[in-house]
Amino acid sequence: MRLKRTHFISQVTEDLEGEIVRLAGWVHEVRDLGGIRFLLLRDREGIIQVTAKAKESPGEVFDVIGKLTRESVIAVEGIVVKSSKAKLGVEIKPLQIEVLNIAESPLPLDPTGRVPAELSTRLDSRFIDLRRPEERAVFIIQHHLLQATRNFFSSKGFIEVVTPRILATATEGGAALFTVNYFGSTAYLAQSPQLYKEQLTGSLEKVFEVGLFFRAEESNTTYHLNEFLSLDVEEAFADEEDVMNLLEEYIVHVFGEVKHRCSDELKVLGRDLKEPMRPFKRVSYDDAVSLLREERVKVNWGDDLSTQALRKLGELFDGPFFIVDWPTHLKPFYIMPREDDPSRSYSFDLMYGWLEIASGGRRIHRKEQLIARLKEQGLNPDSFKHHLKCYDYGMPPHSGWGLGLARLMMIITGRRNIREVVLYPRDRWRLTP
Ligand code: AMO
Repeated sequence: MRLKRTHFISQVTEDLEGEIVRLAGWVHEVRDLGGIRFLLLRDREGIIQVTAKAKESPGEVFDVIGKLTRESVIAVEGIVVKSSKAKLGVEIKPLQIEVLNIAESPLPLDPTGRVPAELSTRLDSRFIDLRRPEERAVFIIQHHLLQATRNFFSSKGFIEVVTPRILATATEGGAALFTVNYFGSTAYLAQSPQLYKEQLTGSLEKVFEVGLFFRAEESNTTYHLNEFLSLDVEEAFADEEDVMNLLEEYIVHVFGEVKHRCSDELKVLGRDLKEPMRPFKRVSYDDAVSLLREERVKVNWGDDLSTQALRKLGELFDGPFFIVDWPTHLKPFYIMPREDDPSRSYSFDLMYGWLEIASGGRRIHRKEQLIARLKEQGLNPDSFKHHLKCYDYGMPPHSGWGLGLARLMMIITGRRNIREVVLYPRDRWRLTP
């Protein structure tokens, strides 16, 4: 590259009038009016007009503009001039143009969004799709959400950890595991960092992890993916109430941070983000069942709540609310049954409207009880022997939760399909790009 960039387009303001700048980016549009050619140059930060006149501009510059296709990559050196007609109040009078890559036409997708496209077509051409301001806004928000997440937990004394993705046993029990050929024997892709984050409370006490996990579910919904970004939190000497309060505080904090740091992006998305009020409502599973029955939604005590039931509850409770005290048999083996009624557990799901965004609870920290629960769930304690050994040597009482970051992104951005808030989503039908 001969012409090194000196400014992003957003930095080219009237103050630079008369100065020479070098810009780099993509050809958004070219208009040829015979003796004058307008080129709209776009970079990550904005769009600026480059105006070349046949009589004034260097001959090769005028010719090159005539040959450019949309989305070609160029660098432009030119003088900043004031212009009452240009949107930014300034435009560029080009002195040199370096063509870095000519784009083929027609394009598989219209990056201006004027020609609408189905989500699957957009995802097939994600490389181009991400050039639309709305799509970029989503991932800039995600960047700030991740930063705010890390800052929040660090400031609360949590240690960020990284646990293995290749495992010898299931972490969540159940099926839904991808297998991996591990030097001739079978290993599995982690469904969550559950057992590791629990073990780490025995040393680091307060831990969190942001990572991709894998579920081989054959679901085909707008809120499940087979590879998903999870925020996991685990805290020693804490009970379910402590970690629910932490979760509430986290949600309110990141809403505030996104609102503060991403006002431009939220505007592009037409979002007016409201920070939820604490405390979030807590509804017991039993009360949820009664409420649903009053609303004539059929539900048997002990059944998981169907999507239809959750949609109804989402209508009854606006914004975030917890469903607590789930029947023990509906929750994984590591969740602690209630002492006063072992058929119920110290567990919770955090709902946002009808969408579950997190779940967690108090964990069992005594070995005999954990073995009994493994057996009750039809799991073989032998497969968990490395995990169980930790309980012989001082496992503290602990609690925690896991939150689907893409689902939180759906709430923040107002996007209805999880695939829109994941750069390269993986579902049953999509393994590329
Ligand atoms: P659970 O299985 O409920 O709990 O998952 C926690 C949260 O992760 C998100 N999530 C998903 N998001 C997208 N696609 C999926 N296939 C998917 N599966 C889960 C959801 C969900 O609420 N170990 C426990 C958490 C804990 O107790 O700490 C667990 O994994 O937002």
